[in-house]
Amino acid sequence: MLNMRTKAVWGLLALALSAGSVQAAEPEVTDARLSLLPGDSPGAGYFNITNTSDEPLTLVGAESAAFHMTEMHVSTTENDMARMESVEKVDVAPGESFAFAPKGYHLMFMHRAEPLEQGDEVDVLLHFENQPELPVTFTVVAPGSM
Ligand SMILES: [Cu+2]
Repeated sequence: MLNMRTKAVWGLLALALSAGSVQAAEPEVTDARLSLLPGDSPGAGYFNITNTSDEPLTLVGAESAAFHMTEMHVSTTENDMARMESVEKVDVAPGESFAFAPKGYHLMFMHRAEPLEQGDEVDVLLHFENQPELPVTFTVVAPGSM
């Protein structure tokens, strides 16, 4: 649910980046969805990412103007207690895919900057270690509908 101006800026950025002479193959992201709880609870971002290049890909974080804070988390179960911890980086080998999915890795979107509803689209920038940042559109879905 970001405005057109933000999208235009990202469009220009993408143009500027693709104008560079040497650029690694862009990572491919599919199925990007944001599971939102009512109120100001955090949202969880899920997606599949494929490293289409022949170099290792390292995801180091994400940001979105729709939330004041975004972290990478992994959910674990310890002594039957569900907990989650933040993750510094996720490596994806050349040609491999990695899934951010319920009960595992997710983007934790915290402190909503604006109201969001199911069906809204949220622009997110993925940050990599040795790659330009990648804009991805997440669709807001109801919890449990993924
Ligand atoms: Cu989390």
